[in-house]
Amino acid sequence: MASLEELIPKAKNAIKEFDEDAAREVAQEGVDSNVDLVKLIEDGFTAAMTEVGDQFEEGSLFLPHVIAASEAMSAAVDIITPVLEEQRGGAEEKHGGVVIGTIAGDIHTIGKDIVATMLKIAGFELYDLGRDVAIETYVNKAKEVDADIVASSALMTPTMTEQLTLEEQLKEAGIRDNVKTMIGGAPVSQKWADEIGADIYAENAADAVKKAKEAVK
Ligand code: HCB
Repeated sequence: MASLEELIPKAKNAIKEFDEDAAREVAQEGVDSNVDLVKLIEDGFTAAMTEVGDQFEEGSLFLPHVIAASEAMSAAVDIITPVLEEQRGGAEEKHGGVVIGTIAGDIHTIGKDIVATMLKIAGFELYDLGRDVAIETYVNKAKEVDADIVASSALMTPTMTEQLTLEEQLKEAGIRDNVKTMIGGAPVSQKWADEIGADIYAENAADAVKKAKEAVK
């Protein structure tokens, strides 16, 4: 049996060495050892992905490295999320409907997928629209399912502006007052949420769950 403290550096190394098999092994070890799997994702795999992103920005790593790191991360998350769903799914009260997606022009899905999984586990009904989601698709889905929350993820500075367009189009469609909007993604901040009038900024999946619950109380 391994402890969380032992597994976090192993998780980081698996990502930094672009080692999909090692990432799967650490994830499985985490499951078998019954450690806090959310912490393993956030403090282990995600922390290393951020380092990989920083090195990509500095020019010491290249796109194929980022792709390989994200494949390793996805392999680990694929093992962990069904276990989390099984452990906690249905155990909590139901909270409301969330339409979620990665915003138009943006194909980064890992963080959005983690947030979607954690919201589902917490008892929200999830409508996951995937990636590169056109603004009218969010609006139409929100209307169709009478969503409580419309959540978007933006990982790039240019695509963040689409979160403003989403605010505007929800207003134009006459449903802005019926929903809470939640935004997230590495370049997104509370300041950006205030600027565009989004209701919730969530820094990570745990924050997203906490704030989404408060918003629909
Ligand atoms: Co990508 N990429 N990438 N990338 N990528 C970033 C985002 C950069 C910051 C890297 C850098 O330069 N430092 C950069 C964006 C720069 C900028 O504009 N500020 C960048 C770029 C430029 C690009 C391309 C344009 C590269 C190219 O082609 N030249 C291209 C994008 C094409 C496009 O989208 N149209 C690209 C492609 C890729 C992949 C495909 C190789 C891969 C994505 C694979 C996938 O998602 N399936 C990728 C990755 C992995 C990254 C980095 C390294 C990691 C992102 C990640 O998964 N992090 C990222 C560097 C970084 O972010 N620091 C880099 C781990 C997750 C768990 O964290 O922040 O996404 P997260 O999510 C958190 C949190 O933000 C919050 O909760 C999550 C869980 O804690 N959250 C929400 C997220 N969404 C939320 C929504 C809510 O409503 C609430 C909370």
